[in-house]
Amino acid sequence: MNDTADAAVPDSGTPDLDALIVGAGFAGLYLLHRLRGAGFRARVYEAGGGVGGTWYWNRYPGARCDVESLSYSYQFDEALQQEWEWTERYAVQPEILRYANHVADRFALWPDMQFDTRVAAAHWDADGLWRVRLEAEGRAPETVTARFCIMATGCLSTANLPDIPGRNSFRGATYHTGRWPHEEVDFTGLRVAVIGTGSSAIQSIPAIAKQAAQLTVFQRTANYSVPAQNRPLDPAEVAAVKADYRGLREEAKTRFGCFVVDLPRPSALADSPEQRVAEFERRWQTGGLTFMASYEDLLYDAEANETAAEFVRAKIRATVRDPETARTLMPTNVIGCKRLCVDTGYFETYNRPNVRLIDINEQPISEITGSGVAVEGEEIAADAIVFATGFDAMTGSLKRIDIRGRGGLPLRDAWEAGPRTYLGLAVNGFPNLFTITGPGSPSVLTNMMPSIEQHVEWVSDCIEALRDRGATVIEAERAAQDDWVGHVNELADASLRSTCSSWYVGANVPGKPRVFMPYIGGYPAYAARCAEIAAAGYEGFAIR
Ligand code: NA7
Repeated sequence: MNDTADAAVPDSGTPDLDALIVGAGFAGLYLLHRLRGAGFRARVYEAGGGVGGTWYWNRYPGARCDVESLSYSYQFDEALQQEWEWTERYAVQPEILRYANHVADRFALWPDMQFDTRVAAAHWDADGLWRVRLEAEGRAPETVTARFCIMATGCLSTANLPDIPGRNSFRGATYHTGRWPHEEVDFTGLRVAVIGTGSSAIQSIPAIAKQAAQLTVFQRTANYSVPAQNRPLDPAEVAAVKADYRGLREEAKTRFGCFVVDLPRPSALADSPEQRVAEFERRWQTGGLTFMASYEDLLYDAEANETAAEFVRAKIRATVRDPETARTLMPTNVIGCKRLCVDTGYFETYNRPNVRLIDINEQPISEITGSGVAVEGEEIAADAIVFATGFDAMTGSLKRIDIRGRGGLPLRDAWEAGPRTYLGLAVNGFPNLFTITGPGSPSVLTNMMPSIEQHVEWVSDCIEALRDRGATVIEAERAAQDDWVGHVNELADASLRSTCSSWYVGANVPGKPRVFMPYIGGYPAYAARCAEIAAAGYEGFAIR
């Protein structure tokens, strides 16, 4: 802990709250529980009408978690993890939302959460408090003061809606996968256009195709996808996990992504072609994200990567009957560079007579008309358009709040050239502000649940440590932040993951600075560094 912080802060009096938490997703829920348990006055403000964060908003058909349900769940409370019963290997969105509600009930979180309330601004005041402006429809804006402001705003929560000419002239229904309506959407008998072929599209297209009269998919970049091999959970398997849940969780913490998969073999190039195909096939049959864990060098050696890429292309070729459609679906970039997708029957869907694929590189979308989507040479009539066009990832939700730090510095300005944080947890110039799974932390490259828990526990322990020593302000030092950003970039540059136009680098949002945002060194190294920093008295932070 460094006590040589800049100018002393005048006594601030008693704020309305010790900690104001933005967002009622899994990060916000656990923060509230943990901080309340430590005796702090904490309150959650949430723009949505309920808990669940990403699982509150992403209600599109087929929405499902790509991490196995027994691992994508909280571990902080043994009784909770013992009593909750997941039904499938990969949980569907409604089940995850029920789990979030169960957690809120079980820990009596509701009285300290306020919904349908948007945090519009958060300003650090000279008196050492955050002044947070809340906006709710039909009510006058309200300002709340808090000693700490904790952004539990999620990595993928600000929808990216492309500015396609004529978008507002469309007379049919439009949807964004990340802002799906609460009422059932029935596509039966309709002509549906889906724009985008990322994870959300790849999950929803098979479901929409079963209802729609005609489905046209507009693809900008072909994507790699592996089968989920989803199935109902076997009670014996669940019992075995629950008999030593802690053991599974502890083992997960030693793994890159903080979930247990078969350990990788050292190098794809060291195995014979037959061994390699057998290994890829074994992982393919196992299903899910384990595929990219086949070999240690898949994301570091282009030639090794190509062997995995070619395996998936061969699967597409063997699955999709129309050779031209199969060709269009075959990705040519590095596998795992964009987030690997996990599907149930995605490529098979293109064998249905009611499904058509348009490559918008060959037939660019010229405009959206009143009655459909116009591409070069033709207009595709549609009754509904689904934008599966992703998110302004990792920074979008933070930058849309008017956050101002010391001296009135807007976060938007501080991050103009890309996000800069210390550990993805704190930002120089923004005292007493924490970001849960912020840019510069492993977040989206790992199982989000344990990464959230690790951050929540680190932040709440930090706030407790400040209280214990009678300190009121903590701020990341510029030099520590610069070092961390340098380290994050250095690791990213060594990986093939930073080489393509993915949302990891902000390439999906026009004008967004191109910076690899998550920390790519894996959960174990990251969590160890955070623990060391705390144990050293919060090294790299100024405290007063
Ligand atoms: P993604 O993965 O960002 O996918 C968005 C898709 O939309 C992707 O295929 C994009 O093509 C496409 N897109 C984006 N903008 C446009 C425009 N202007 N025109 C045509 N197509 C466009 O978002 P998801 O919601 O699927 O998944 C996000 C994460 O959620 C996922 O990675 C998991 O971690 C869970 P592009 O590839 O940019 O060429």
